[in-house]
Amino acid sequence: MQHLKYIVFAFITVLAFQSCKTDKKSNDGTVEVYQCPMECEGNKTYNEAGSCPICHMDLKAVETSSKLVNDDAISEESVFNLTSHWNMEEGKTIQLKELKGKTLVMVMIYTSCKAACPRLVADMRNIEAQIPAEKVKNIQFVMVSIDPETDTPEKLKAFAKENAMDGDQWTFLQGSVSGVREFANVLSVKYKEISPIDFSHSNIISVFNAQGELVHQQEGLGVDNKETIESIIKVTP
Ligand SMILES: [Cu+2]
Repeated sequence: MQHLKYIVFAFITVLAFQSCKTDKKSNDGTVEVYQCPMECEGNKTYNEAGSCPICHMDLKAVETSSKLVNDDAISEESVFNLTSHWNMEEGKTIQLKELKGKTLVMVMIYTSCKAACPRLVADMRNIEAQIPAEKVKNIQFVMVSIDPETDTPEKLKAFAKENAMDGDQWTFLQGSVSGVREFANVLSVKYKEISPIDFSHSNIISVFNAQGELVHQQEGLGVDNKETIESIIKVTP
């Protein structure tokens, strides 16, 4: 009887442990791995419980950031956690995580804007022009439309052409209304429709590292962009 009790207890523990493990992986970016308590093989970790091949002691469970275990994983702060879909000016549909691997310089604009956006676009071009050419290939300059109903991929493509921003380093994105709002919240960009064709909006250029983590923001129009350029150069190989 005592024996049976033990088995039931062990079974429940395993179940609890399993579900806990799954939760951890999806929620806070940590995973359980196993390590020899004597560190016979230094910091070597195993994905499953068992015993150390050297001292045969039971491996102990340790928690580690998934980022350390798996380079493909993204941190909680990454903009790549957003699952919304975006149409590129070329017509291809992507999720933001597909931009992973390059420094991202992002700004929210809309193509029919006659006031601030042309200046924000000029600021983006000015920043791009000051980055050494060998770094530019590791950077994506991304314009996200805050007016996805008007800014279709065709419109964005025409806008890119008109502004001589049709090189590979430039990307224009049309999202869904909710996807754009969610993205703006991440960037702390505020915008509001003030007439059917006009929006008031923040003027913020954001720099993300190749893992999608925000590293710098510049606010304003025609402001000194020295710090922005420095931050881009710093995180770009
Ligand atoms: Cu504008």
